[in-house]
Amino acid sequence: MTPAPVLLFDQTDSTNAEARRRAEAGETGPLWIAARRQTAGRGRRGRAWESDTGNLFATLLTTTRKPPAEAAQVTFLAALAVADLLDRYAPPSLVTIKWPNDVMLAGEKVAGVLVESGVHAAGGLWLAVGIGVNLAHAPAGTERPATALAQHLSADVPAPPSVEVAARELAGCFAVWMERWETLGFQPVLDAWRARTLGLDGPATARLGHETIEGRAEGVATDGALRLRLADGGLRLISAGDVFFGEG
Ligand code: BT5
Repeated sequence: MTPAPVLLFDQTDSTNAEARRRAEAGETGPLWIAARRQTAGRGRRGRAWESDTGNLFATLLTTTRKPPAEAAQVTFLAALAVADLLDRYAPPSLVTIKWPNDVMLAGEKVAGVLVESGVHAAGGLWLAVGIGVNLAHAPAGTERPATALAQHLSADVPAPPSVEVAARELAGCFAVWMERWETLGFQPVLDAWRARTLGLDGPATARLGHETIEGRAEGVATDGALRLRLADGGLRLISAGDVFFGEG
């Protein structure tokens, strides 16, 4: 599958917001919208994404005929694509995924994924698959520690890729997973994702709005939802929320 073209802006509010505006104006993509800087980069649930120059901010605008429940699987493709990109520059053993959408480098967050969607007036579901990767620097003072690719380069790699190169390579890595997903279905994607994801079989705490649920992760269901075993023996399937893995 040919990677979608990349449009690189010097600055925008948020590449996801730009993708949404274009989708609402009828654009279907596929198109990657990237920016060197975002003035209003966003994470999930209204949180902010630190977006200073030097890091990668990119959103794939695309349109699918898949039902919304299946379309949500793109978040897994995005995490795998970022992991493959990082493997080229950092020791692959340091690159892991944290359910559902964080990519970690040496145990600290290096990238996040934010998928938004809506219905085109002419039919079909648009998807905005937003990806932020800390190439050059990591913000200080985040709730959980953050890192950047520049801090963990492989011995033979002198510098992280430029934003242009990283955007192009990310588009290529994503296209590979998109093709597997479209031709083989979700199972092989989920298997590859599971192989890179840590913490799926230990203590975990899920925060869902105001509710906090303690339990033990027991892997993921066939749709990628986290299986959380509760103290009373019950099982909760968590498909969205913040989950902290490990003790405390
Ligand atoms: C995410 O949200 O991890 C999704 C981030 C998606 C960002 C991309 S950039 C391109 C596109 N355009 C956008 O406007 N967004 C997407 P979440 O899981 O909610 O994590 C957000 C939390 O991570 C924040 O509350 C901070 O604690 C922390 N954080 C903020 N900026 C960070 C950074 N650059 N690196 C690591 N952690 C960060």
